[in-house]
Amino acid sequence: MTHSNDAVQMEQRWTNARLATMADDGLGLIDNGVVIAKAGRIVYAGPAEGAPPAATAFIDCEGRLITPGLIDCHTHLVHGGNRANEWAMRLEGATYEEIARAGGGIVSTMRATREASEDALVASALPRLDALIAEGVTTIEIKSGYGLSTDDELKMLNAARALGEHRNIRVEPTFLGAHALPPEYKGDSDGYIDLVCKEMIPAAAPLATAVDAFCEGIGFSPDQCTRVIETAKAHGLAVKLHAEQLSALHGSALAALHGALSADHLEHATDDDVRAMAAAGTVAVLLPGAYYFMRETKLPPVDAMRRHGTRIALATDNNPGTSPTTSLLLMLNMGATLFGLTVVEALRGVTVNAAAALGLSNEIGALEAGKACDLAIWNVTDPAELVYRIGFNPLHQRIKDGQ
Ligand code: DI6
Ligand code: FE
Repeated sequence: MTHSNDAVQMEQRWTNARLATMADDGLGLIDNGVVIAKAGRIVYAGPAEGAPPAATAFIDCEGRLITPGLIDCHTHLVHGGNRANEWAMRLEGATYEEIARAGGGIVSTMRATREASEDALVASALPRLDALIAEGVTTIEIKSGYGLSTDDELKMLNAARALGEHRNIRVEPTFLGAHALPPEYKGDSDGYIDLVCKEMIPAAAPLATAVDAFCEGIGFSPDQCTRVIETAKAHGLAVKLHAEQLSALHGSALAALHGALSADHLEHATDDDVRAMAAAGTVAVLLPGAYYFMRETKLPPVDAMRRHGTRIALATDNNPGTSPTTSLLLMLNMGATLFGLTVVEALRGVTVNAAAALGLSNEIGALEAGKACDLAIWNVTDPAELVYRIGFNPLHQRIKDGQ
């Protein structure tokens, strides 16, 4: 008796909602839908007619749209300082490359990150995290990659994990030691990759769920990234790759070959690259904020992705150099306006496909029995409104694990 009373009390029920479940291929829209959760997990998401009878009080959503809690599957949210000054220089005519050569760029953020304590990194990231949370984000991936020494990379990963304790959000930390060459290894990028593989990955393995690398002319070569990927896999970590952002090194095909969760950016990806990704189930994470802020003109091959059935996700890429945005809703709009994504593609990109990009398809990203009860309840009824508006946040309520 006590037991069943407990069970009754634990049930939560949201009724009179329009659900975008993300089940199957589309938005999975259900009018007059109900979500029932117990102990933080969805036990029912579907039409009111099919729902088990209410055992206890419920929340009337008054017709509002419920989507899965949003997932930002690619961020560099933890970093020291910002680069507003460099951006001002760019507006005066300097290029990203000129600024980088003059000691700015990633290395200036590295310096600020090395100087910051773990607590200071957490404190500076919290307002950015809160901005995402205010838009209904319930899971965020956070990369290291501005420490570029073993201790500073571990400090970043610990800061990322601490953020998940300061707020009711799931944090997935990714180790990105192979993001840039630290000045002390100038001219010896293979030596730095040795450090990444022999010292950093073993030390980071208990703190991170995945390993990422910047496969790029100004980053690391496909051969160097292969070493990083193989080491990561030997430590039981998932892999992903920054690929084809500025040039076509076919890092995305390399990622697919190694069964990576995702390859990210992809403006310069070829038809063969995205076909390989589709075959391997590697998610294409598109980052319209970086495309926009860098005034890129080469578009990612979205049509080829559609043709081959490559899953597409969208993320902020929040970072101080190329994508200083903390709005995933804005990425929905930019994914549509800049990259030509449909409403269905954009919304699946920040839910079910973003979950896949994190290897969490069984856990989050859809309104389905068995998944975490992560909900975003919106003051809209038409899902297109979430993609349509620019700089407007219609979130009514955010629920993480039923809370
Ligand atoms: N690609 C990017 O756009 C950022 N990192 C990466 O691998 C750039 C990061 C920065 O400029 O600080
Ligand atoms: Fe990035």
